Amino acid sequence: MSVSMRQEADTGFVEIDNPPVNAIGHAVREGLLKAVKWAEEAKLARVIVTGKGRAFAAGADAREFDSAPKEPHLPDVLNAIDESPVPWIAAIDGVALGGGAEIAMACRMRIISPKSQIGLPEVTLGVLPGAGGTQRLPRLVGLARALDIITTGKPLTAQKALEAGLVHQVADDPMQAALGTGAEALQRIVPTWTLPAPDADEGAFEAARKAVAKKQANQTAPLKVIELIRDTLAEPFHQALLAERTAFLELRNGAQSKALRHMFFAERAAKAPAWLTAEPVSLKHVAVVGGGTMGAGIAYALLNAGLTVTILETDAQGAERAIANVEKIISASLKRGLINDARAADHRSRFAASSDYSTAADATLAIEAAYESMEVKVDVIGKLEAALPKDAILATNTSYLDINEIAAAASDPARVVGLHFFAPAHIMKLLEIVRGDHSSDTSLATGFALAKLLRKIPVLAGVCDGFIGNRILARYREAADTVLMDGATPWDVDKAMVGFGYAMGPYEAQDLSGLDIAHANRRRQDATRDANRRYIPIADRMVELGRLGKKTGAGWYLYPETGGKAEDAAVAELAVAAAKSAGLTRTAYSQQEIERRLVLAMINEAADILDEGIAQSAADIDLVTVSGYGFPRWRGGLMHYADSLGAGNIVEALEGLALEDAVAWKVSPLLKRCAENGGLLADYVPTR
Ligand code: 3H9
Repeated sequence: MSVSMRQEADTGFVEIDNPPVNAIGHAVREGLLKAVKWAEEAKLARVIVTGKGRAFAAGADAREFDSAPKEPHLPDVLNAIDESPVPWIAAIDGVALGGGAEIAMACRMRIISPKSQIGLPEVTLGVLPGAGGTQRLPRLVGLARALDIITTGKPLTAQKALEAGLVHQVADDPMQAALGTGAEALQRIVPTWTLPAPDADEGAFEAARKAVAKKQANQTAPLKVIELIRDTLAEPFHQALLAERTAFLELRNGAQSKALRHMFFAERAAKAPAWLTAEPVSLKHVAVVGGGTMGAGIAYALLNAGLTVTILETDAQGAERAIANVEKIISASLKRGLINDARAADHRSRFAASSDYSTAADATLAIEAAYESMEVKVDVIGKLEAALPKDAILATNTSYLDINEIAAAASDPARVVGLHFFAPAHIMKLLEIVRGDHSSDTSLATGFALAKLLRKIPVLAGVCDGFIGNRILARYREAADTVLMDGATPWDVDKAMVGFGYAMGPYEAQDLSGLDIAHANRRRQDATRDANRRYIPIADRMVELGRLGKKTGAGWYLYPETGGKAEDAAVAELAVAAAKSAGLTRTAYSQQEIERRLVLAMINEAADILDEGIAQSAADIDLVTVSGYGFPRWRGGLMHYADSLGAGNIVEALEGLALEDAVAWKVSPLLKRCAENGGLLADYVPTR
């Protein structure tokens, strides 16, 4: 049943019942329209509409957005509610989002429970409110507030919604409060659609445009909604709705909305694969080895999820440093209002740091986040094996090292698994779960269970240099370094990638993480590097000069004490000198060409990663690139973007580049196969 109706005396009770979150699909729309007619025919005094379960309604069913719209359309259903002689009350207990909030706004009255949220997050799916939200919300909360709510997509708490005038009442039991509202009181409230629209205020539009340019550059929906509201504010309500509908459908069918919907559903589909039926170990006490930035971030994430955490360090001084690092995160979270004093005290009560491994003797999981050296990792695994229970899972947070080699140091390699967090570990959503040759299903299942507990996005990866994300990153940087050597500057490259949609380009990002990290990696790879592969020495020269990035005040950019970053002609000269000593003639690259090369390099590598079975699906690579590496979400992730370009076009472009350098641009066999048979990367299931 999608919508149920029940009458008691002169009150109608309408319940939306479409688990798990009451998405408003075709059957719900039909049910609501039927309910309007039913209430009118029964001449009821009022209707109280609620949602069954944990949501009032989560909005239009976004799964229907790929097919042609089917009548009755939601705007028509909501007009019927708003214009009905029988007044409707929305009793909201749970989220009322998108179309769910629009149902509520079409009701005469809105009562909400304190823990509920209400909002219009449509822009996060690349669309705009398409069932009257762009017209009813400004009438209820004023223009500036409405623009803010709709363009940011951020839901309001019950209290904020009350203050804004979006709801009439906050009540612990909205149903009881609704029952207590008499017909007379209801009749005094006018239907939302009859409220006057606010006056046009150019200042409010300009402020909204500026905010969008700052935070949502390149995204079409937020700007479109501002212009839509501006164009329709003075129009009659129903005429404005027609314009809203046209704009909604246009966005819904556009590439950005498809990409954002793909990400929305990919994130929700990210869970343990069906074949992984093993039970995870029970998680209560977790040991984290190493209390540096990464270890402290992991420890805080674990504390936040209610676990007991012991950081294991090499000596007492290290333990003190670890405590200070975790304390820093607790204080920052307190300051930002993310936790309160009681929660902070609770975190502290479950946290300890020590150099004595026996203090973690009952931990069922250890996450090693020590220094990135095989020798160190092997030593740590030995110590953990000696101190922890025989069946504890031993996870390594290594970014690049061979997990099979680390596991070989354990007497039972089945207990060893990779859990690759991203810094800052308490904020970044991605968790690569790396499956070693001998990792047991229990180890993997524990990784997935942990991700769920930490509310992270888990992606299963196989063992190779860099797993999924860092392996793609290596090719991205290689392509960047190559254009740098052959004719560009770091800021040309960064501007091109910011233009593509990254928050920052590869050189600024490297300045933040430190050039010494990538340098150490290159030294590690020296012994195995393909001798035929071009090696660009500029980054090594930077390290020799002590330009390690922001932390040393100079990297690819200069970081003056007064703040900000500045381009440095000396770096551009370094590239010119490197090219000269290699006997190269440099050429100018357009931003478009830089972007093309860097993106193609990533796609080519990612296709190999998929083909080799290192990633289980193209969607997993999309999750990694968006959640861990800043690939623009509105492009749907690297592989979704690749599919939008078409394998045939990609292969043609790569073959062109291979004429310059056949090693670096060797075309991925998977891309060739897709080009030949017209297949999509999204549909490819690796067999290895
Ligand atoms: C809109 O309303 C347009 C209108 O203005 C105009 C129309 C004409 N559709 O997130 P969860 C599924 S646009 C389809 O894990 P939570 C989700 O995929 C819409 N499915 O739970 C998952 O499925 P599965 C504007 C949806 O408790 C399951 O429900 N609305 C939708 O962590 C549970 O979801 C939004 O943008 C949907 N709209 O969070 C709100 N929503 O079990 C989007 C959820 O198969 N939704 N599902 O994996 C959310 O933000 C969160 O899902 C919510 C619950 C906060 C509701």
